[in-house]
Amino acid sequence: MKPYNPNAIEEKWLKHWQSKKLFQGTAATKPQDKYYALWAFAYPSGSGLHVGHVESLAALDILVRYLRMTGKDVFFPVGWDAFGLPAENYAIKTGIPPEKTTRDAITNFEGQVKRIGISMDWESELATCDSEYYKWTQWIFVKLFEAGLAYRDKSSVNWCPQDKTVLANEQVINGACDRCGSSVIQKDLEQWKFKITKYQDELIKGLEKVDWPQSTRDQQINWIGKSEGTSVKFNLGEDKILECFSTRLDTVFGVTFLVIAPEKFKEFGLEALVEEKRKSSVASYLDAASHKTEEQRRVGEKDKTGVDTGLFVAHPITGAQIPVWIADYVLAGYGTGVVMGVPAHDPRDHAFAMQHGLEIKPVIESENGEESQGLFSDYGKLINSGKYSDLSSKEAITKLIADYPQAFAKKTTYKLRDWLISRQRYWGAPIPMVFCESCAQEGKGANKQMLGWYAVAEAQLPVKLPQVPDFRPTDDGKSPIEKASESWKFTKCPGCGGQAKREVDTMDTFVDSSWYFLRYVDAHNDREFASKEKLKQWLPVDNYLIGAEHSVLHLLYSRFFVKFLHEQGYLSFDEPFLKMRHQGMILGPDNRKMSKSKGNVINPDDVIEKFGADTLRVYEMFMGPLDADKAWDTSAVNGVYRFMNRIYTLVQRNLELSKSGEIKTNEALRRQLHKTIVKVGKDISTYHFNTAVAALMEFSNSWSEAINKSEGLSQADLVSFTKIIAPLAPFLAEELFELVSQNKKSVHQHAWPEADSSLLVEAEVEIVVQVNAKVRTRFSIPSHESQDKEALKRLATAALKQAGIEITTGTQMIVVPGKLVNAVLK
Ligand code: ANZ
Ligand code: ZN
Repeated sequence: MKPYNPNAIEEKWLKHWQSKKLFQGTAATKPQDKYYALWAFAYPSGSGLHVGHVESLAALDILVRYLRMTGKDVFFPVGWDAFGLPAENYAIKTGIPPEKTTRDAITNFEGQVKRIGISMDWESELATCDSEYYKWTQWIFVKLFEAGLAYRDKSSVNWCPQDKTVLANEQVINGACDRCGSSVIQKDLEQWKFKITKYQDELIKGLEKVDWPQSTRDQQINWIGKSEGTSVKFNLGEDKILECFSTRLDTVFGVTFLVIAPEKFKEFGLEALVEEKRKSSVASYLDAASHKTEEQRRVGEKDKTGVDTGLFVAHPITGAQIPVWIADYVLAGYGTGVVMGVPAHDPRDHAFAMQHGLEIKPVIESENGEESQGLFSDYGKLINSGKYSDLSSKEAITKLIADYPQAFAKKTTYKLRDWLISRQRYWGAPIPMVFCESCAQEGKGANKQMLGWYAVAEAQLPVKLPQVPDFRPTDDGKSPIEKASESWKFTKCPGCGGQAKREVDTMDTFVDSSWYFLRYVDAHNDREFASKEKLKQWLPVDNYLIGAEHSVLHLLYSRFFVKFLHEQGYLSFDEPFLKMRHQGMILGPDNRKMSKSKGNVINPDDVIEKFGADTLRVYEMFMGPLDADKAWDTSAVNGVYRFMNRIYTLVQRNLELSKSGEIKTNEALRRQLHKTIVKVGKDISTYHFNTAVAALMEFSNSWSEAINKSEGLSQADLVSFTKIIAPLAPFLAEELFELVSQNKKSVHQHAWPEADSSLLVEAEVEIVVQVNAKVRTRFSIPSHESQDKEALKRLATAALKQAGIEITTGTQMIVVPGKLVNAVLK
């Protein structure tokens, strides 16, 4: 008998499949049969594919191989999210250009993905750093600019004074730069933004039509943060009004102070109004606040710092004098950045008032008049509120708005902010804009709000990323591209024909990945980002498998792009991902997140070398439910390897047996096979890969028992078996199929076996139980067991006992299989 040699088998079939170009190209398809499976865009890191990639790749591959066998036209593309910081930081350290490290990493990834037998469509492969791709990223930028949705704006950004660069929020860890550790400050800089807020309501509404994990849907809704409340105006005197956003106008009589976010205090020019003796304490508080990130301010901070400005506003109803404070628990970017402090009913205001000795005035009690214990923050009944006392919270809000239209107005706010997309970084897609100083001075420009700025004409795209002598940002925080040649930087002004300067910032890599699933369907089109016909043929995506950590940003940005392109008439659909699932994390053998520093990283290449790719695939699916986090277990890998071995051996032994005569599968094994056919198919299509593997293992146990009794599977059943392991273990299945079938086509081009439905229902037979030839009782038994005399005797004894008739052991029993049992009592 030949021993199982996975590496020899797998290399043989890899070559064969490659030469046959199985699964390539976007073929024409009937709309109802199309299936677009999307693997989350991977960053080609220098350390290669990890076992987490294998998990999602294998899961989708198993699914699509199964679906192809059931007649679906599958599109399963691959590509690389290739721009980004790691390659650039590596370049700063070593001087090796990001282009080179990225291309090498992609080549490595390609080899690894192919090696595990992932049936992707390599003809659609793309990388975001290819100019044929980013030409269209730039084109979308220009379309957004033309629609007024890409604009420049001064905004407060994370700034590392050591590295002299803007950092993304994700690059700021506990207020420090993740590269050099120095403390990050907030700086006001002009940046490019996309107006995602235009679609905030649609982005909430669209979630109703997608099949996504509920928690992800919730996270998107929270991120957008729609909140309905009231705008409340407080008069500061001298025509200055401070406007608050509140969801609880019913508490307006409980306002004992006003709080302004530090940035807003500056923005409103209120520093000038502060009296001399308070100026230095106010200034030092404002400075300290600029060193904190918004994240630090938003969460975790128990300490509610603040400073009294000495200013007062008038209460809109009572006219009482209310002190104005500055405190950084109020966020500049939410609502109006000004909050009416109601310490009796808002926990944050309560903490603030306690810390600074401010008055606390209860104005709401529960509907049934019970004294509230401590802070009462729910709706209830108004107290201490003049003529509004005794009204319910809801009634009071309506009445207050009606009574004081100058002070109160209904208002809806959102947490979502426009997307800041410019980066002072090298390794990204250049922003395709130019600026002309003289046009700006003459009041000219493509957009009246942005004098001097012009988009690069479509015919001149792509704006290629230039060569630069060094990848570090310059001292004044400019992009390294500032150091590109003069001939790259300066170009003809589209407005006046004079000299214009190119934008040297690049786009956030999230821009690149917001539309890759559209490009896949027509990856090499040089006239459009994708043809209408191909888009219509394949999109939207039928199934997106992506890690749960991407629940907000990437998915929200992609949905925004699709909504925009839909509105512009380029797409016929407005939600990109109909169905989405998250895979869980694969943890190290020590149950912790794998990381080099913990020394618990499992390298898939090592597993393949030892056990082959089929074992790696099947093991990762067998680890547990796809969406659960699972720890690696080396002994369980061995177990799966033994399972592969066993299948290989069983097929050979079965073939050996059939040499001495045609085999007919026994009834019980046949039933189990057909049930397994159904179960494996159903489990794969519902992402229950672990139970599909378990069912195959159970079947192989029964089969092995049969072989030991010199029984086995018929030729046809043997073929069926190799087909149902094909999605999970594609190499082994192909090898076995070659052994058991005369058909020369790949097992992967065959249909999923049809289960014999008569074998799936357990027909039952009724057995009559007699005592001395007189009918006493009856029982039922699955028909395939109804021929088993010993079982019938046992069951008849039990049935009689239930009917109150005990029979001693040794009683003679006459059995007519499938019909009756007669106990003969002396
Ligand atoms: C008075 C009040 C009394 C409030 C009360 C709440 C409870 P959501 O639901 O998240 O929209 N707020 C408004 N702008 C803020 C800002 N920039 N930073 C921090 N807090 C801010 O929250 C709205 C509530 O959050 C508003 O209603 C306001 O406090 C506060 F018993 O006004 B409320
Ligand atoms: Zn000009």
